[in-house]
Amino acid sequence: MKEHTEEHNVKEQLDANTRSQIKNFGKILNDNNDFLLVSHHDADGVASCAIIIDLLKFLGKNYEFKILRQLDSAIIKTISAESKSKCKSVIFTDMGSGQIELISENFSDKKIFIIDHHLPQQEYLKTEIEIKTENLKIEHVNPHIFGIDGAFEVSGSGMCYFVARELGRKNLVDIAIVGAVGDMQDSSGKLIGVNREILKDGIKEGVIKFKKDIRLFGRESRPLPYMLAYATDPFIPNISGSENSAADFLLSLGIKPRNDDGWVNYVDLKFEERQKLISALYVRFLNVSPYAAKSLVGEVYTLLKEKKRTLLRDAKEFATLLNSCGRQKMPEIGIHICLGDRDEMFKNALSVLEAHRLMIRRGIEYLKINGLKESKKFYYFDAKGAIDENVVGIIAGMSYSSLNLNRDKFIVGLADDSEDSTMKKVSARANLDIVKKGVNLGDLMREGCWIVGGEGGGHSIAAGARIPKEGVGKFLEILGGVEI
Ligand SMILES: [Mn+2]
Repeated sequence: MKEHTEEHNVKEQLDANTRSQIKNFGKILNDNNDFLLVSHHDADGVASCAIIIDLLKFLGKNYEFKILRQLDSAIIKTISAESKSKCKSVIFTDMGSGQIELISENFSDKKIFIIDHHLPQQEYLKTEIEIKTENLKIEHVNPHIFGIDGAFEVSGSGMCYFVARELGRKNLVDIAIVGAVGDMQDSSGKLIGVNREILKDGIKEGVIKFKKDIRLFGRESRPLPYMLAYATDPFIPNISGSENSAADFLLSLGIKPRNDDGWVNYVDLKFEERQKLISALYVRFLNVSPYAAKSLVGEVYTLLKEKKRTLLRDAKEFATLLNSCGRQKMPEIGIHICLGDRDEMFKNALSVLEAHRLMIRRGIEYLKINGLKESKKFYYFDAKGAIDENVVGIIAGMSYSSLNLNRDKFIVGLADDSEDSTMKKVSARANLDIVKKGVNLGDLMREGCWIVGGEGGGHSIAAGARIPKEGVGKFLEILGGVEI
């Protein structure tokens, strides 16, 4: 099993065998029709879904789609029952590799395709794209079976793009980059692995460019003081939360937050001004969180089809918008945006983003008041009903990158399941260093669920689960030995 980037040779390009297998997958896909498309509700899942919708339209196929927060046995049974007569084929994107058995038990009458990048069960790792189960054949595209680490080197939307490309469709190559960034595949400071092949395609198509620059949210679209004051990932010591402190800070550097044309955004700054701002921020971070200081600068990806100084021009901002649509239960808005709608749907998306931000701000407030608990191996909090389960992972990730925490530990956030009062949502986040030392959150989640019940999985660096409430204590024990 390939857990991280150092154990194997990281390829920046798909090899000939992988490409021909993906091509073959595409051919079989094109031989089928009447699709139900099922995808995940985060930015990568929404981007994946849009890339495949665009492909199916291009191929002249009939389709419907469904976006889910997770793929568990109950949900699989529901979709299977609903889709009985309507569709002949089902495509799972950004999910499915971890549920191959469940899928094969419930969809024996359908043609099944899976395009995912999450780690499949061991027995499906060595197979070629075609999996033969007792009931049916499944066509399965997953980087792990080609020796590529899906946690870091390619996202679900990247794999969808590779499938679309083999069928002659490169239209949404920029959306594949958005999906990768949304999936935090640039967490080392830049996109790595075959993500770079997608990047190259995007540059060749003239729709993407990249450079090294500040990685704060809002570099394209937000007035400078707001970019600084509302930075949450990471928080800026003594600036986050106050527009006035942000403005004072800028003035102290000789940077005017407004000029004759109105607000100044980061992208409006001259090179020297950018340098000045970055070094001053770096110093601020250094004392509080050296990790945040280190990650302040990295590659940023610009979508050249989008208008300058708008949210969609920056891949990270675009991804946040998609993520908020998915998590606020309006994923179809995000899909329309990926497919090119810049009118009504874009307006809707902005208000969804506002609601999402408010939810996150409240979550962060909650953590500020209630604090984190600490065990030998990890930090954790149980927000119960105070933080929505759909953003508990985001909030865990934010506090992890912002607070001055011991980087040898990971973080675990819990919240009540809004749809089932007997269940808890668990989200965990780690960092590259401890993943390299052998921490694998996806495996821990699977192990925990194996013992206390529930369903979970994910990547080595970020994973989640849904478990019975009475199993929480035991589950945390399994994660690292803790007395509650
Ligand atoms: Mn993904």
